[in-house]
Amino acid sequence: MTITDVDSAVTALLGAERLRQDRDRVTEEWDGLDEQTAYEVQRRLIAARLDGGEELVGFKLGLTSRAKQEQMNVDAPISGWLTDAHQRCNGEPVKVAGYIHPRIEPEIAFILDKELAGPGCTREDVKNATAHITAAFEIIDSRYRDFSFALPDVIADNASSAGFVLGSTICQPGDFDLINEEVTLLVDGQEVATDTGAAVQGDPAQAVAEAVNQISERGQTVPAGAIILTGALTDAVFLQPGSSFTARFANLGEIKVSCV
Ligand code: 0L1
Ligand code: MG
Repeated sequence: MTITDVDSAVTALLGAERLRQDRDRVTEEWDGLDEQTAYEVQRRLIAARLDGGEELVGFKLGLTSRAKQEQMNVDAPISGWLTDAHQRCNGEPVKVAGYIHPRIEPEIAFILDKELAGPGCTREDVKNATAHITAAFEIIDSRYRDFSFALPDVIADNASSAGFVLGSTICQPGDFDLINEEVTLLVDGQEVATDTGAAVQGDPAQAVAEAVNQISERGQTVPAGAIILTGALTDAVFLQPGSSFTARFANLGEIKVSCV
């Protein structure tokens, strides 16, 4: 199908996810797609999922590492939305064939007990609105061939959101220094990467505040009760059937995902 407008972009992206079939970037066909219109595609894509019976449960930040931002020539994170269909139970095996080319990345999640709204949201506001913090794994699965996209494409594609798992260790904001919280990513028990919370724009709480201010320009807020995935602490790795993926945090405990 040819993509020329918001409706056709939403249909194409939802279809690619449902059929687990990668596709060309939207901008290949819709040359004039800009960031603002891409967020409208994203908004309508989420609205279609909610119309289909899914429930909004969270908000996510993407492109939060300086390296990824330089690669995409941006200086701020992008964002997307999470529904209950994205959530996997801790310990539940993940079926790789249920996705196109899934990758996994360790993150720090904030669970809100108050709404977050901009403009003027600060890192202190984020901490004050947070009921607790936990470890998370995000599964990303770009609907674009070879994860190849321009910025408007990945915004329209809901920042590659595909799934997430929350850990079971609960901490309070202020229990420890999130910026220096260390994580080690292991694949089949072998360490493949290690980094700290500083990988998320220097400070995960500050990154959330910036994203909240960004969405306020579109009249959006993050509701009380939402789960916020604050961004990857290490590079994402591809999921493989038969492999296990562990995120071992210094204070936030461990999450393990086994793939079938
Ligand atoms: O969660 C993320 O940082 C992913 C954002 C989109 C970029 C990608 O798919 O690699
Ligand atoms: Mg992520």
